Amino acid sequence: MTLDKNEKLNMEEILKNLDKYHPRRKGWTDRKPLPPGTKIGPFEYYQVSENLKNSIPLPAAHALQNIDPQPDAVITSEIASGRFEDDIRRMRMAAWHGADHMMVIRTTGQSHYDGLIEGTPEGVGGVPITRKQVRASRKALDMIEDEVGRPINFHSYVSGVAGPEIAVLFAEEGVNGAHQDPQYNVLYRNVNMLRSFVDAAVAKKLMAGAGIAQIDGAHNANATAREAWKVMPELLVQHALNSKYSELVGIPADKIYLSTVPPTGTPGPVLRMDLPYAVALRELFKNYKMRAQMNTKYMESDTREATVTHVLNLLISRLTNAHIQSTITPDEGRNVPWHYNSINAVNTAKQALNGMDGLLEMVQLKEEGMLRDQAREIKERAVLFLEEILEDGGYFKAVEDGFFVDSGRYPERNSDGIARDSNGGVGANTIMERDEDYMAPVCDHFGYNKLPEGLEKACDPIDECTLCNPEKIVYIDELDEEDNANQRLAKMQEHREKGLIRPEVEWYGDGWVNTHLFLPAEPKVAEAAAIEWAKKLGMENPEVIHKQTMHPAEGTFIELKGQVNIDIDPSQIEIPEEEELVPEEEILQEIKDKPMRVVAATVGEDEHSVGMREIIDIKHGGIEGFGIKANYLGTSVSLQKAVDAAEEVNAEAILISTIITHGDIHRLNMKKLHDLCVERGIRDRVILVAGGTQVTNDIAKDCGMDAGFGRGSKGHHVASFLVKRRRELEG
Ligand code: Z97
Repeated sequence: MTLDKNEKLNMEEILKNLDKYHPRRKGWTDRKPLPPGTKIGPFEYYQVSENLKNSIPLPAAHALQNIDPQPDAVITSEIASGRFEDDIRRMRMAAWHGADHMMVIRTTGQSHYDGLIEGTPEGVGGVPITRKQVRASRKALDMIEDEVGRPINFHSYVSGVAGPEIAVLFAEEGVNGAHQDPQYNVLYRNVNMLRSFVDAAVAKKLMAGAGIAQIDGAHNANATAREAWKVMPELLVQHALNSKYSELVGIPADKIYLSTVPPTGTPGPVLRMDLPYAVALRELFKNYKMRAQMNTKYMESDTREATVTHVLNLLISRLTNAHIQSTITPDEGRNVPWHYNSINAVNTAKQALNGMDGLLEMVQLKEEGMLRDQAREIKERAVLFLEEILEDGGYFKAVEDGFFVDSGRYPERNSDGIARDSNGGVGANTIMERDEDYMAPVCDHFGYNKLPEGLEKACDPIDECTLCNPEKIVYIDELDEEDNANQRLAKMQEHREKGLIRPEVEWYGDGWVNTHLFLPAEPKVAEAAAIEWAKKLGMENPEVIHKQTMHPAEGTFIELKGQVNIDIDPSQIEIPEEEELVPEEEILQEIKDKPMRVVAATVGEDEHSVGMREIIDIKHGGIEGFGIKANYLGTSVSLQKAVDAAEEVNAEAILISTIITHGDIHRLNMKKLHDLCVERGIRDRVILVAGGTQVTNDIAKDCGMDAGFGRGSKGHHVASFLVKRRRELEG
């Protein structure tokens, strides 16, 4: 099944025969870098990877030959709608903007589940991971990666006491990346620490077998500690514990990604603190790879502020390095992530990385001074931390003693760390030693296994395991008869078939809209007024999701969301045809080959000059910029004079501006111009164009002009028309 870029994804098609689907490859894929100095459009690049077959470039690219350079780092989109049928649509959008790592977050802590719930879509508290979601997503991603022409990595989390089962599921279903870090379970989910580390070994071994890239959980300490910038030494310790443990279990170093976060946020002096940290990290862990995530700890509801934080984080990535650049939605602090905000974050990463391409070809991090001193100090503090763990009696004892997520700057302590009991937590006292004759005839198995001698494959005694033969996997469809993807799709089926349009941010047709308001009132009053205003507009469930004081008395900026369950039927509305413009380059060439001269004037008793001058002026993208010579005659010019001038300079077109409209003078001017040209016998060789705020193309043509240009018209529109019309006249 291939995707047609003009068609929506067909979810029914993806769900069909899902029990027969198996992944076509396993393991993580990095981007393919292009050599330094690679030319893309008019520029040379030093840190880019292969172009995409289909993509949507950044907005300004239209003036830059529509190039869409793909940075060297994999770009992540975090997707978390809780409905895989909607997640998949968003994955397609994200892929078109340059994301090749789809990180699907469950809407409930998987670590709160004691087992793998293969067939349940949505329960109390959210969605755990299921085979159906994973399989449908991977199947859709196969098609999406063919569409954009680049492998796409699918990612989720291996956590909780069901971690090993999840790792089996992921290995079977071709999941390409996963968070796995036993420290996460211990510290944040109170899973028993011994059990967590045993399970982690089993899970990591399975991940290694399937080539799954592993991301650790150190960044969670940063997000949790009260004063996040103080936990830098601990972050290094957490990275060290998980990566070394993973390597000992068998994950190759190049599949181990440290989950790094620049720990500070503005208005702090972030670069001065985050850069030494990043340098220390890269130096200590040079054998591993870096997955840079943006700082969410200090993310409020202001998307502008969050975007600046993100860009400062991206600068750290460029000054050090990041193999994976993660992105979170800039509205994380106020909403569930929304489609367009996810895409915005992907574009922020793409834009900033493109913009800082080759930065280190020009600047160098200083070898002495503040940067070096601080990097060294962070490393020293981390080493002291490790030494104290040993002195205290080892890792488990240290966790019991609350060493971790303490908001003191080590070796200072605030005594607010997370302490866990080694005999307590979920799954305590569930570890058993394996019997001497323990045998598990499966591949990628961790630890002691008494297999018969001389086997070629561990699973020979059972005639292949599910990792070797996917046909052996038992597929369970969703069990909930009410709340499942088929039901949800069926509910909106008619809506989709009729092509009705309702706004959405997360789920198909969820009806949410966002409105920006400035209200001249103090914040409390403004918020209450905004809600009233939303109700009058007919919005349901209105909520102020962001408010910012512009001045305590003068007013407040508000972002307001609400639901409008109004459908628009596109077959019932008139959709104006879009005039296709002659591309700028083509106009330039054509005018160069065959020059064009026009006369231009504001006519009648009309002193407005701005509109016409903006259409002419090179600075404003006017027709001069395309090489068209314009004789500007000024304002309040008589039509007679305009026609005289055209004859005198042999102009191919007359451009008139007519703003004043009382007594329909704009119509009269246009008609008169046409008549005059007919009288003089030049109408068939001179192009007549009128512009003005009340002029439309229809009105102008009605009055004998060749075209009319109203509000919002630009030089490119006029130049394109002039070129097209001249071609017609010349036959
Ligand atoms: C990120 N924004 O990109 P459960 N294991 C680890 C984790 O970090 C997480 C889970 C498991 C973040 C993602 C927070 N991280 C969100 C190391 C979650 C999730 O679903 O609670 O069982 O586990 O890293």
